[in-house]
Amino acid sequence: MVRKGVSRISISVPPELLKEFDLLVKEIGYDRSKAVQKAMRNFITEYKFRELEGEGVGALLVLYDHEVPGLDSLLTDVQHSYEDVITSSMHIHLDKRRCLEIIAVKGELGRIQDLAKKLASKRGVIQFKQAVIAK
Ligand code: NI
Repeated sequence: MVRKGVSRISISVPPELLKEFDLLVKEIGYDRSKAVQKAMRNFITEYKFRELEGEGVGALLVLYDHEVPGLDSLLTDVQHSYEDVITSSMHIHLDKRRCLEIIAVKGELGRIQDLAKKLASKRGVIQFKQAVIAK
């Protein structure tokens, strides 16, 4: 049955992620659909800033699994290609497995967006966040 204005989807997620998600959703008083819709909107907003023009300044946060072979050097290689917009970076060893890289950026928004896409899409990146504002 097709309901007008609503699409039903089926997605695959790791069980522990779903458990954590459901607990939080319950705590906030949302239902699962509403929470996924909000997450989708945030995702769209976050990635839509590629359309912005001009200069920006901010930070990129990359949480990743450093036990994924080659990922450390891959992320470093990407950053070397964007030295024109990276002002500095900080590496934090969170635990045996996870590392957090905080990358300060300043410059052309298009370039920052390219950099963000390249970092976020690598296999082994657990979470990616960007906080970039117009300069
Ligand atoms: Ni580390």
